Amino acid sequence: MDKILLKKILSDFQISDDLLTFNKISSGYINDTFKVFTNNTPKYILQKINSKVFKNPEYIFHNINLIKDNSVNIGITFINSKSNKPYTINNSAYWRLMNYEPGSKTFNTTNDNLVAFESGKVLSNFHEKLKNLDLTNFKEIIPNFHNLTLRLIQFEKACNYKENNCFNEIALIKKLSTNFDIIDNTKLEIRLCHNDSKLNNILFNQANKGLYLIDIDTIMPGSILYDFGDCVRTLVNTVSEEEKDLNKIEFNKEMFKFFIDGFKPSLKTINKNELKLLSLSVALMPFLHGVRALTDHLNGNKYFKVTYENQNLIRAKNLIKFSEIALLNKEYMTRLITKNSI
Ligand code: GN1
Ligand code: MG
Repeated sequence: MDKILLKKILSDFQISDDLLTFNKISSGYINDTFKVFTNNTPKYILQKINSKVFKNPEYIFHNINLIKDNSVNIGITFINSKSNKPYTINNSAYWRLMNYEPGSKTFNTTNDNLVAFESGKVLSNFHEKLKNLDLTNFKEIIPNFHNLTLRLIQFEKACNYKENNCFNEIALIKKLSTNFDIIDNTKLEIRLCHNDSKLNNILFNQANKGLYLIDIDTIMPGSILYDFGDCVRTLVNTVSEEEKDLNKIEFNKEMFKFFIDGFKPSLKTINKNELKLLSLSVALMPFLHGVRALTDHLNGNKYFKVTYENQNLIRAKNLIKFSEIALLNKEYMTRLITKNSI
């Protein structure tokens, strides 16, 4: 991305800094993200929203504004443009700017008890703050985002689309999918959810205290199962979802225990059906993401950004493997969830 364009875009926002420099942040499979520095100090995060994925980018801002109108502060705030919008449009692309939280950090994986506890706390706080909002006017930013039935239909289509050599992965997906038949999306309580609450979307301060959830593109109605499952799958997996050596994938029980301790306030307020399905959600979310990654691999990498060969396939194998491991730990999780919900 050229510097002149980035400077031009920044000049559309209500900021007065000069001598800005940029660093592209390469993690993230959807948007283009840049860290913006003044005098070598990180000051802002600038993002270009992926318009292929977000067909109505203004829905993102609509939902965030509704939260603000209800006087709920979820942490992130956008800097307004000179025309008083939380974004600017350049060449039909939406760009937005946020303040960089000084001294903050994120983790891709962890084995730190405090990080696990704080992650549970951050996720619980998020849901406790949002639980009483009237959902009527919130937009479904990506319809059916976490609807497994639909994701499996898309997957079937991709399998038939062309000759491929993913027989083992396809067979494994078909075999594992029956584990999730018990989750009926139409019977789940609909709440306002983050919908991408993985560990590296939680901001921490230097002392490893949890701050808030970032990457708020997908805040829309959904089920708490999705947020719980996404957070836990990344917290207890000893390696990242891009690790090629599947033997390195383990379920860190200690991380789960500390996470549950932090998440306790929400365990006391969610309903019985949700409580019953929480442990299964830790296998559901990596399974669903694995299905999505393999679907995209078969379709020729049209959805997720890929930076090396077979990236989607590697992610799919890893995510599906973790889902199998999570299923083996279901009883352990259920025991702790039950114990901490009374
Ligand atoms: C995508 O780009 P990123 O990492 O924020 C995806 C999530 C997946 C995640 C990878 C809108 O998020 O659903 O969990 O990759 N976001 C979208 O696992 O598809
Ligand atoms: Mg995201």
